[in-house]
Amino acid sequence: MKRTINILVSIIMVAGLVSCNNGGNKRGNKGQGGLATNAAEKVYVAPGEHDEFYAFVSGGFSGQLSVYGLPSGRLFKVIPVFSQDPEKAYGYNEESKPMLETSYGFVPWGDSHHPDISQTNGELDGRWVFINENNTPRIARIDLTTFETAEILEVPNSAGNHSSSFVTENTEYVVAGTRFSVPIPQRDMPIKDYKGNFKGALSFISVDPESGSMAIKFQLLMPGFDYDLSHPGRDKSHGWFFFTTYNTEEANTLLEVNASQNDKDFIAAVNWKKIEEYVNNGGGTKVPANYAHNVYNDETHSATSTMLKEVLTVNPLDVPGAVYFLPTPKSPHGCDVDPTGEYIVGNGKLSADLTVHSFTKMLDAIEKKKFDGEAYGIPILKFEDVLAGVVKQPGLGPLHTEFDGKGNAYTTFFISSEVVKWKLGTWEVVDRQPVFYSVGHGMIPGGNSRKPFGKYFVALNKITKDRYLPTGPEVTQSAQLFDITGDKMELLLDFPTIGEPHYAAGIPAEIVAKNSKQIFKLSENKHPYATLTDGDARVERKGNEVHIYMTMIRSHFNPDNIEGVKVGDKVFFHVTNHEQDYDVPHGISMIGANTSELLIMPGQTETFIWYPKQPGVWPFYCPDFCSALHQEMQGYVRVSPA
Ligand code: CUK
Ligand code: CUA
Repeated sequence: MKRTINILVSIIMVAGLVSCNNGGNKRGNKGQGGLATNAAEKVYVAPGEHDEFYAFVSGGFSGQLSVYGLPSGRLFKVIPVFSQDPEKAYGYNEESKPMLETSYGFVPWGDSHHPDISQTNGELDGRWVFINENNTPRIARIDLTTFETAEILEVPNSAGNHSSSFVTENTEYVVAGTRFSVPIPQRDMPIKDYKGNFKGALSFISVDPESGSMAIKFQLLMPGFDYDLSHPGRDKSHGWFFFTTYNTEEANTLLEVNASQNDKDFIAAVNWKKIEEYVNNGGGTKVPANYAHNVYNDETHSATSTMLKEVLTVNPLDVPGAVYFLPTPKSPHGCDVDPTGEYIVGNGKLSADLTVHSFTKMLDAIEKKKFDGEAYGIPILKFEDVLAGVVKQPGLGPLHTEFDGKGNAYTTFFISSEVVKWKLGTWEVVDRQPVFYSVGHGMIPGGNSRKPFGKYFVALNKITKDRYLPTGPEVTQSAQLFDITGDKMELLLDFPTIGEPHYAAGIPAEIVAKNSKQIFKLSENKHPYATLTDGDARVERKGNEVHIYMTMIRSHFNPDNIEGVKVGDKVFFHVTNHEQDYDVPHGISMIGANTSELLIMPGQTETFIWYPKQPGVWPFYCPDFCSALHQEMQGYVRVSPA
């Protein structure tokens, strides 16, 4: 019987995809239902005007984080996080290379999915954005005064760091849940012995309230399910964290017949306050682990990488009352908690209904000890006892839900390719709009905080056939903007994104813009190789190393004629930008070098290495058009035979 259901679901899924694609061709670029009549006016931000919101959009397989304005959909910046970026020399120059160190060595790429903005009292405070890396499990913190990656923490014992990086109400923790369960500690064993032997690590990473510095407080070692997504409790449920699971069958191969036999998987409810107390009183077990902690120091303008050697683990059975399972149909993907903290929405991607759990009922059932068995010693609550309501057949393939703070929820449906608006408490569907096509996450600025700004909904889509000019087999990645201020959602805009967009985080621009730094003060530059006065500019030889201490200011390098370099030398360019005006970067690019400093910001020092291969006189120049005499900003290195 279960098998029949699975096959049926497969058929529905295929049918859904086909109809979505055909529909796409038919709809084409003609006028479409739901498009606002004054859409152009609503997204038009006149030249010189500023957008109302920042949107931080996951770079997906680019590994980066991109910054857009809403409602215009204009791209402002791509912040390099997990991947090298030649434009900013991130991961190329000596200052930033340590940011990409891991226990596996230098890993210069990543797959990022979920940005989340720091919060104070459940509201966005605009200090930092956190984002996860799935593949080589890491969490990054981006500083929103500089819009630069300030810190990257590797997550040991994790594999597929997917249910991450979501923050608690006061940014006490950023959470990193593992998608794959694995042997902990890692060891050689038959894959078919997965069941009962693998574990899923849910990592609670504390965040220093002043500096933002991250440290793993504890890892909860859960049964060997797949932990897909998570969401912190809000307000009344603050202190809890909720994780969706799939493959509760613990199948080692996820052909559908294996992994989706259970009619219900679980949402794991974790009382982190309770575990925190247990840990603060000396609970937990320290185990050996190897993981990198990489920190960028704003004063020295350079990063350091430290390898950490142990991590504190907690067995959930050692903290009674800390973890419960809420049965949830059917391979739930997104796990979303409404702004009041009462409703926990499990988006069962193989289900046609949407299941909503009640936090109050959950507490009540726990108090009355109304359990329906256990899984590996963790109590399972009864589905009926924790159910708040069901949104009946709103669409196919629900993935993620956002909230507008006015009692409405917006759920994305991948298979039926639409966004459905429904009412919390009455569970009635009040509106639906097609998206183009097959939406993943949606985003309302502040939509996973206590105080959403329910003006726009951004659909982060998976497929865009025929929405844009063709660009060969690989098609533009895309988001769509909806106005949600009225009863009906209105489509306003399509805009391309960098990499698969997955999730995004939006915030009113005024919260962030006022703290955006304009200049690094040269007088505060503590870089060990900074050249703070022109008199200090020089060339020093140490064995076969040549260190060039260089300054740059409109429109020359000092020194600009460099002699005494030999073939076989290792030449360090330590270059300091002496400008102290906003927005006057310079760069330096050296012929034949495999890296450069294309953009050095005012007040900063950066270092790249050049290996001269042939005798000769070799030019360098500034690649950033910096003044009327930019083209004159150049110099030569004389290279003599070894
Ligand atoms: S996932 Cu991409 S649609 Cu990685 Cu958040 Cu759900
Ligand atoms: Cu400096 Cu161009």
